[in-house]
Amino acid sequence: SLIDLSRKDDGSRDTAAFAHDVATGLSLAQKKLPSRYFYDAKGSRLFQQIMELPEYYLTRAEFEVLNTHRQAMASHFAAEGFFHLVDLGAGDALKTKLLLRELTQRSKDFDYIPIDISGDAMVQLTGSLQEEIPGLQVQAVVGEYIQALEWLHHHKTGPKVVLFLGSNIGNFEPEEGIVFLQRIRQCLDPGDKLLLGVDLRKNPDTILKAYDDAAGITAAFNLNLLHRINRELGGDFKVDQFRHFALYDPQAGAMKSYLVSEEAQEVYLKSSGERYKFEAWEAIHTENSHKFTLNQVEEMALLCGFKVDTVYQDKNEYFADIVLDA
Ligand code: AVJ
Repeated sequence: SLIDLSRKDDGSRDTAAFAHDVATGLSLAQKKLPSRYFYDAKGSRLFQQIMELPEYYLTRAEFEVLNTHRQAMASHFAAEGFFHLVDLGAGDALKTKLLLRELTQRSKDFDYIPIDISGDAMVQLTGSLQEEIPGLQVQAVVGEYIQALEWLHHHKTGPKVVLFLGSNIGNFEPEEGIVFLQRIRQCLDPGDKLLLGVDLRKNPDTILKAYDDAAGITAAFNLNLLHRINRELGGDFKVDQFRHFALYDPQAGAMKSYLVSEEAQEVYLKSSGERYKFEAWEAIHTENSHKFTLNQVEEMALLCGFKVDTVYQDKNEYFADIVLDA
């Protein structure tokens, strides 16, 4: 049983939104494309490979945080009887499974509500959980984060613990991140909790390498966006005339990724009927991944109606999973 809120019939609505966002982004004086479009089937596979790269410390660091502190987290969440464990952007839930095993060993007094925009991912996850953690109550929801949280707010009563892991909050601009956390807060009641995963400030070299790996997987991930545009929107990007370029701004804590045109060229898009001009070495901005200080997270939490409860970290202090109280 899977709840699908993504009211898409044949995907035409999705394609129209993609076409609109790409046409808008390529028409700007400083071209940009939204990072949310990285994750088609190929992009999702490349991201899985990124998570296994020696340079991409984020996933291993957060895995360590959850593995080290899973008992403390489980007692914390299960302290007051039945609750819903809601997982925003659950994906394959590799890290969440650490918590799920710990919680089911203690009591079965919760259910698990993974939310993801990918219906395929939610079908697979439901199946794998039935095998790996039999008896776990799972209700997967397919939809956008806020849409799904609003649905839950109206259809599932009782306390909630919401997980937003993986430093996905870092993809938002600071102001957008605040609006997003405020929206989450509006869907929660006093006493509910948010476990927020954030990548912390650290040696800029370490951060930069995580987004510019030696094997070129991150480059392929970034360039895949152009392949996707060619395929789904009838574009004629010559992908081999673009290169991945990453830089880190240590004052803003902003990791920035670009696709740079190595030559002057024009690109045509069937979906818009327009041509887009590139000068030699002109860049398209494709992603920001923000890195945080603990003070920043605390400030952000307060602005959004949350209070910092507990900060869990790995040994290196590369990553933090922070319990925020609504
Ligand atoms: C999935 C958004 C957390 O920003 O680190 C990985 C995506 N981009 N390598 C990140 C990503 C390039 C990732 N997040």
